[in-house]
Order: sequence, then structure tokens, then C-alpha cells
Amino acid sequence: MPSGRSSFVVVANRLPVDRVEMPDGSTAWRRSPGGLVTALAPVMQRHHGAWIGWTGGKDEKVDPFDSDGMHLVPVTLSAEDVELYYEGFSNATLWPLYHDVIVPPEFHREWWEAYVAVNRRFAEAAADAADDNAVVWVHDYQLQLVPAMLRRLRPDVRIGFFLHIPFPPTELFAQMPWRRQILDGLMGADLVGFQRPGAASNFARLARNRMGLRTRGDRIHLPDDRIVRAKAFPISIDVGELEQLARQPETEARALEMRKEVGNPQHILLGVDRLDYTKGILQRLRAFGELLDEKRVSVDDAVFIQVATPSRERVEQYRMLRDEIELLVGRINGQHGRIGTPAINYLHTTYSRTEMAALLRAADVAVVTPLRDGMNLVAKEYVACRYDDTGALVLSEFAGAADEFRQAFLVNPHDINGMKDTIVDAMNTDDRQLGRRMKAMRKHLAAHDVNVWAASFLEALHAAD
Ligand code: ADQ
Repeated sequence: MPSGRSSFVVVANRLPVDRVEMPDGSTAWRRSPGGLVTALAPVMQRHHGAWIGWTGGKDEKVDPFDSDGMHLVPVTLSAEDVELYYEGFSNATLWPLYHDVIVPPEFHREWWEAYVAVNRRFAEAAADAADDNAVVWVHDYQLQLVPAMLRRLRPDVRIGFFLHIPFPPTELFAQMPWRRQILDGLMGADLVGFQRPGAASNFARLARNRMGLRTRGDRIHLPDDRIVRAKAFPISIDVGELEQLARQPETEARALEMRKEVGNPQHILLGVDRLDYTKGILQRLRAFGELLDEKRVSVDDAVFIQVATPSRERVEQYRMLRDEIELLVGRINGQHGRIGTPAINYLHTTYSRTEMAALLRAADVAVVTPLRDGMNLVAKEYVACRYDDTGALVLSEFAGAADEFRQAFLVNPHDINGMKDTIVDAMNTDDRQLGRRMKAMRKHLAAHDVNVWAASFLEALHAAD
């Protein structure tokens, strides 16, 4: 076997490490938080796996290096690539198009050209890193052309693709000027995984209607006799690790402290999101504001904590959304808050895992109301932390998690009145009823953690013919 080639290769937009500056000015790499790396690290270590991805810097040439038993292969993006491929085509064309056109997607030919060029760079890096007959797992919307490009370079390898975000209905997908190229790109995979069964059927429908292909069950038959399978593999989290963190006495103590800091109200409602227009942050705050206006809720017994991680701040729509949220929070607090008791505690920041666990323990009601979301891991994180079966989960039916958490308080986030009623209902439901619901959700989650997700995808990929 040629040295340095791997039998298991992951291809994702970002490498699974973050750069940290050491006190002496040198650079070190630390494993990024998040379930994907946690789930794949053991598989990577067993197979001397390689991970191909971007470091997050511009015009930065970093040689391949080993970290945590993984061989990491950085792909360089120029400042222009970042602007056109990443901020442009990935985040201002594909992201809004795949999330129900909540904001209008922008179609620019130069963004598309950069997308093709960068996808080719990733595919070439994967082709170089893969050993004979290797398994290559490509991730997410930034890299949809990689499967077909890689297959052309390396017909011997087995290729899986997983889309972390929704796959749109055919009527919306049809807007894409390069729809055929994207479908061709994905069809290079042996297995295409989605978060929800509905997304897999959207894809199969396109294969039939736009490509004239025959489908049967989850199989799509290609003219060259190849079969592509399209199926749902709902992603999850490292349940055990998070629950353990939640159970630590220091986490419990921090949760109590947080409750005290917001005035020990009867109800703490919590929203935690990347600051993104898909997450329905405005809608949920508007609903809470109206409940205060109508005196169905009072600042004496309910406080809303909204933590929003800064995200994609160079993309115009994200800057506008931040302004809108901050205007609304200011208005609601100005009208309903008192000195030392704002109605909404709004934090535009990223929390550490320990602080997150404490926050999820402190919250009586988690309000997770995306307008559209592939899965939404925050919903799963909340359930993982409620080891005593307490707490209520208000969950949008447009999040992938709603397929699994049928016992959540499901809402349509476009229906503000419905959302208000459901939030009040969640606040007033008795503990026994809440306990029953939480227990059922926890049982499901315990049996479906991120390791089960990765194993079932890889098993299906091995079995693919
Ligand atoms: P995201 O859109 O980023 O992921 P999500 O699934 O909610 O959305 O994951 C966000 C993660 O960031 C969670 O682990 C959460 O705890 C963390 N996070 C959010 N705000 C934070 C804050 N202020 N401080 C610290 N941590 C914070 C995409 C898709 C999702 C899909 C995932 C995984 O859009 O639908 O669930 O990928 O496939």
C-alpha cells in the first residue's frame, strides 16, 4: 500500500480542528467541538483515516499533518474562493434555496464557477488520499459536485454523501440554474444520505422527473447499471458525553446560579441558535413579546434567555437579521423590563460546552422554532441534559428532529398565535405529564446517538451495490 494513503477518507468543508495560538506565538490545532468529529474519530483512528477540509483561513498553505490519530489534509482557499464559493454560492445561493427560500437565493455565474473549481480541488485531494478501494464519505451542501468528480478520477472507491441540511421540494430546486450539474454531482455517490425521509423522496422525484431515471424503493437506477441509494439517516449527538456533563455537580451548581442571576423566576424559557434566519429567532421572540403585551405571561414569573452565536457575519442577510433581532429585543425590554429584570436576556456570543450544559439544565422550556432545519441538534441536546425527565421542549415541525420527538410540543413557527398558545401550554403542563413526554423522547434518543448514526450510514455504504 502506498504510504500515506487511507482506506477511509472524510471530505468536508472544514477540517475537524480549530487553530489555537500558543503563548509563544506558535500555532497548535485543537479538535473542534461537535458530534461529527466525535462520531468519526474512532472510525478514523481504526483505519488511519484521512480528513480533507479547509482550515478556515484565507490563502493559507498548510502541509498535511497528523492530529488525534487522524491524518488531516488542508485544502487552501484564496480570499476570492471564500467570497465566491463559501460566502457566495454555498451560503447565499444553496443555503437559502435549500431552506424554503426564506430569503431569496442569489444566482451568480461567477459564484457557480468558483463552486465548481473548489469542488474539483477537494475531489483531487480526496483522490490522492484514498487507498485502492477506499471508502470516501463526503459531507454537505458545499461539496455536492465532489462525488461525481471523484468517481471520474477514482472509479475504484466507494463513495457516500451526507447532506446535513434539508433537500428542497422539486419545485424549489428547479429554480437552480445549475440543477442538472448538481444532480449529476450527487449521483456520483453510491449512497446519498439525508436527514429526513421526505428529503430522500424529493431527491428520488428529481431523479425520475428531471433525469428520466428509474427508481425503486430507495434505489435509483443509472443508465450505466450503477445503483445510487437515497435514504434518511437522521443525525444525532454524543448523548452519553453530554448527559455526563449535565450530571456533574458543578454543572448543576452553575445552573442554579444562572437561575438566581435572572431573578429565580418560575419559568426560564431558552433559545440557543446560530444567528441564522432559518432558526425562527424573530418569530419566537415576537410570540413571547405578545404574551407579555397580553399579560398572559409576566416578567415576574417568566424570563426568556436567547443565546445567538455570531454566524456568517460577512453575508448581508445575516447582518440585517442581527439588527432586526436587536431592535426587537430592545423594544420588548424597553416596554416590559424593569431595572435588573429584562424580559429577554439576549447574548450574542458562543458558550462553552459546560456553560451550554448548565444553560440547558437551567431552562424549564426550550423553545426551538426553526422555519426550516435539517435536524437541529439543540433539541437533542436539551433532551440529553434532562436526565431527571423534567422540562418541556417546544419544537418546530419544520425541524428534522420533529420526526423523532413526537412527544415535544410541536409548533408551526409561522403561526404566531399557535406558537403563543403552545408556549403557554408548555409552561403550564403539570410535571407528571411533562415527565412522561420527556421520558419517551429520552428513550428514543438513548437508542439513536451519533455513533448509531455513523455506523448505520457506513454499514449501508458497505452494503451498497
Ligand atoms: P446548524 O445549522 O449549525 O447545523 P444545529 O443542528 O442546531 O444547527 O447545531 C448547532 C450546534 O451549535 C449545536 O451543537 C449547538 O449546541 C451549538 N450552538 C448553537 N448556538 C450556540 C451558542 N450560542 N454557544 C455555543 N454553542 C452553540 C447544521 C444543520 C442542522 C443539523 C446540523 C448537523 O443546519 O439542521 O442538525 O448541521 O447535521
